[in-house]
Amino acid sequence: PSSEPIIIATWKNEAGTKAGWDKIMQTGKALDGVEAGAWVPEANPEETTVGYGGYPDRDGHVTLDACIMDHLGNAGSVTFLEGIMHPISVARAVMEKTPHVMLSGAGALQFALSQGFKQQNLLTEKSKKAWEAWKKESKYETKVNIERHDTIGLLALGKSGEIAGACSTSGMAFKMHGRVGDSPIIGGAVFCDDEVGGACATGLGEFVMKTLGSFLIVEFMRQGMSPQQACEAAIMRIVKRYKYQEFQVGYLALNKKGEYGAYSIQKGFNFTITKNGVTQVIESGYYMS
Ligand code: SD4
Repeated sequence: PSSEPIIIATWKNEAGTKAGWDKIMQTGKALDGVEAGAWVPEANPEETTVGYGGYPDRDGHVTLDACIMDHLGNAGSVTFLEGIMHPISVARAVMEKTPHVMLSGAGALQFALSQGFKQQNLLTEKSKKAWEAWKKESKYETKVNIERHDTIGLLALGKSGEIAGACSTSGMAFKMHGRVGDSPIIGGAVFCDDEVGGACATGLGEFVMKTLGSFLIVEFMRQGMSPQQACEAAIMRIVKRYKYQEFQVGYLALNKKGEYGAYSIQKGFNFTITKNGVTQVIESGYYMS
């Protein structure tokens, strides 16, 4: 396997992959890289689908989902977490400091506070205004690509060629209170296996969950598919069974050789890669013509 570090992320996330790359250069570790990459949109109030400034649910609560996985098969996740700026780091703490994989809601918050995370209001004036505007009609839309969908999913290879993956989101804008998507689901939004590589997902989480997309992609790669072929096969799995015309799902995959692939149902998905210190945004191929 290649030991050239690389980090890739869903959507246009140059600042995120650059921060992740710098971190890998410092510590050598893919896990540190994906965590540092997620921090950037989590703290950015202009980013309306992740962390601070994320659009709230229909009742006005910003609720966060995140997960992280390392090359040893360790995994941690938080769901339905409120009031914490960096849910990815709480997910990492679940992985490293508890015997569990997933903590949810009030319990996840209690754990975060016990670990020294600070509670704060993540609803900005801007996201509150967007919610108030939405409330006038309260149209419950699950269609994706209507608003920008910028959940960050990340995959990286560290200096010893080890794989890690992460995902962080505030989920679907104006979702039902209590709704949890794919982003904290190990095997859904993120999966990695150091024998093969990793995969991550964005888009309408319900369909990623119903097909366990990231797990599926890693298994396809294990059977010999390239990252690109595996992403396409996982999108086909959705397209065959569901009314795919009405929503978006995008997948990214990275294998241990540093080869990557991306595919989505609809036009408009892109991803960011940093390799050799150089950052590029690349448009993904897509199914619907
Ligand atoms: C979710 N998959 O909660 C997330 C949303 C997303 O870009 O990817 N947005 O369903």
